[in-house]
Amino acid sequence: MSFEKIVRDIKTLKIQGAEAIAKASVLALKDVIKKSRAATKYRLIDELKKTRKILITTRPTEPCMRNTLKYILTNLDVKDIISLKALLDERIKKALEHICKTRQTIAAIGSKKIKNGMTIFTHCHSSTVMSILKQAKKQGKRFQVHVTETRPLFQGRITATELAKARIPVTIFVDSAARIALKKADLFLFGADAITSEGKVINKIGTELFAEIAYKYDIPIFSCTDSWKYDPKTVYGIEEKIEKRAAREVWRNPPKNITISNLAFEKVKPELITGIISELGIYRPSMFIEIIKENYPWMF
Ligand code: RUB
Repeated sequence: MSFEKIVRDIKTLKIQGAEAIAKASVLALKDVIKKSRAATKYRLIDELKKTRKILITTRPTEPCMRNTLKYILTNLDVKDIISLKALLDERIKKALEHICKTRQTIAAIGSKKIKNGMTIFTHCHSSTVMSILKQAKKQGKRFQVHVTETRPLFQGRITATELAKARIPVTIFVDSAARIALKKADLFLFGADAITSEGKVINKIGTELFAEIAYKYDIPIFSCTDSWKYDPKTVYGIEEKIEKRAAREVWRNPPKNITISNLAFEKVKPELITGIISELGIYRPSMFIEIIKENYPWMF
């Protein structure tokens, strides 16, 4: 797929979910490197810096994409353009391997939380949560899923469709019926777009509201995520931005004088989160941050 098409598809949410966005950004970078006419390493590095800027602005709340690009594009100190291309090739391969291996590890760890007879509540569409549910199904476990529609763009329907295809019983609820859906649930699993230095998890709007309800009913709450979604710049007190999307997604032709709020994400307080399930294991949010620092020093 070309760089231009990937940028368009991320902006229009044809490519959605943090992990898919990170992977697509690597493929976009690969396309730019392949088509580049740069004759020197400096020219190519310049071109890639511009590419990175464009990619990052497609979805501002996506540190997984930022970290992945940082992993590939930091410290490119080599003798010439041939060595640079070889280094980039190797980093791209490793970044894609990380995404793939992480997915399998999280599925293995997370599926242990699912027991026979359980009802799992989820919100929006997280490919990470999906991998856990599908792994549990593969292990022969019998359970059902409650999912919210996720207005305004109905990502809950993607979740429901995928689960039905995998023959996992699924019920879809309108967002405002989440309390009813949660009351009968044993576990709340959701994805993550970003994790801050205070252990807050940013995910689709509605996630904190539903976490507050789950907490009230003593339902364990887990965020399921590749740890590269940690945002290192939040260490310096820089707030992770919350993406505001177009008003027309909520109401195409509204009457005059109506303000439309279309925040795409919200932060879930660490106190509400039982644990973060990542490729590094299952940890409370405060511990998770420590473990990231130990495992990925290059992020900082
Ligand atoms: C998707 C969303 C997902 C996270 C995690 O929002 O909030 O829960 O991105 O997804 P949008 P994954 O549809 O606006 O991108 O686990 O696939 O990384």
